Amino acid sequence: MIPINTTWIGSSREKHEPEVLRRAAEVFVIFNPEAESMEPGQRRVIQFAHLKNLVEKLYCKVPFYREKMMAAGVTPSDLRSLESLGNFPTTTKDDLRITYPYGLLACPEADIEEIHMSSGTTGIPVVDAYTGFDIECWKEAMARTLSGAGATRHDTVQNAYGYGLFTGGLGVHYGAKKLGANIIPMSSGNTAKQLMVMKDFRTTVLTCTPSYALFLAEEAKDAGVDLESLSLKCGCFGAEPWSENMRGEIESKLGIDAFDIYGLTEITGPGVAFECEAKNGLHINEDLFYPEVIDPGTGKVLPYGEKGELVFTTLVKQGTPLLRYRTRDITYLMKEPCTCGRTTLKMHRLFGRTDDMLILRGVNVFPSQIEHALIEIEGTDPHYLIVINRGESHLDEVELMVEVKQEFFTDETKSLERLRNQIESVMKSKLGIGLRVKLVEPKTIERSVGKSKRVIDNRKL
Ligand code: DLL
Repeated sequence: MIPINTTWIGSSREKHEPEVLRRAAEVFVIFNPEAESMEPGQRRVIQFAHLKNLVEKLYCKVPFYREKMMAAGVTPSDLRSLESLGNFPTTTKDDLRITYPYGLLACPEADIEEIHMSSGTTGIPVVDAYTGFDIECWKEAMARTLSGAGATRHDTVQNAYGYGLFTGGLGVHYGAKKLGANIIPMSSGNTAKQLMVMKDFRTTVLTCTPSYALFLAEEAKDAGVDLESLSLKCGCFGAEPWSENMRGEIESKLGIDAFDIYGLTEITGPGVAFECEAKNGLHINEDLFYPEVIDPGTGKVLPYGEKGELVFTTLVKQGTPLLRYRTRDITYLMKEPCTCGRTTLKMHRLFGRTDDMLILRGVNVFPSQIEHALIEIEGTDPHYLIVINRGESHLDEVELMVEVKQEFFTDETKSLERLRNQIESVMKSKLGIGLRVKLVEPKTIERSVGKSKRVIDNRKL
């Protein structure tokens, strides 16, 4: 067995940060230069050792993976180089669904210390189970992420990502603690209080979805908060698609530097990749997560620079390690050296997804979830249309048009109103977001001869 190289675990910020470091606003520090600026050839040797370990472990300990490998005609001895990983089977969201809740566990259940989840296509959640070691890795990944944006232990991080099963809240929390920063666990929402705390505690780093950052800026303006008087210097924004235009808007409205951060529940959460001061692609924490980009149609591994579906293998994860997980996110890998001094591969900010998953106010929603919920509500037809706008508020506003059976339209208005309320509350509990329901008469929604159009997304992302 090749021992897991954990030289960086427990490496403290102090070890690398020179005494002369002044307030972080002026200096960008690489949190763990040993790992992040390692000579790439050396990193590949370590990655391969981890990969070998992982494939053997999955084959021996996780029956699901053993069967998958057997079906693909490979065994751990077929892993002869990093490139040969391309011959191994991939893992999909569906695989996670059918093995729910603990089918992919690669360690004793007693070793699990934390669970996170996100929504799956059918409402069956996607689970990530972490051992104590996995949490340490997550802390490290997130400390590097926050450092990428210029945060240090001198900073006050206001964390407006949701705490709970969603990985955003606790992920940032762990990273800020590892960094030694002051963390304010605000969680999402309660905008007036966010602004008050931001002012009173002189928050320097804001972490939330990019749309919420814009919303906060607008609300601050309306509430007469003088943004110039705030101490904010930067923000780490992710969990949903955003664009360079939106970055410009956030930066000018809040007067800060805005950085893109990426991650997904299945592969730990935020901290998989992050932007540095170059703001040109996201550095992948490659000693933890091995990236590939594949052609989503053929599954063939694509060369650097070619756009396709991002695939990750967790290199040292113990709880629920994943082999070649298909993220459905579209990007390309950038291997050009970065001016910041990190030598890790970067990924371009996301271009979109290969499936129909929508991200509404940071929450993952599949149109099929809406369809399933509607089928169970008497009085509705499974014809619906989701219209998404990013209104004045900069938050996603979602309208769900639903066709109602004819008899309801001949009925009294009260029962229509009751039906509307019922759908809104079912959607809120099933999807976790509030949307506005508009009931329409049968055959109002345009029928399609091909793939039906269920979503009109007017957000300019
Ligand atoms: O959104 C983890 C996260 C939390 C990332 C906080 C960043 C900040 P999930 O809820 O599982 O996890 O959603 C993962 O969100 O596959 C992408 O499609 C999308 N996503 C995440 N970050 C970005 C980003 C968290 N920076 C899914 N840009 C991913 C665009 C993003 N999309």
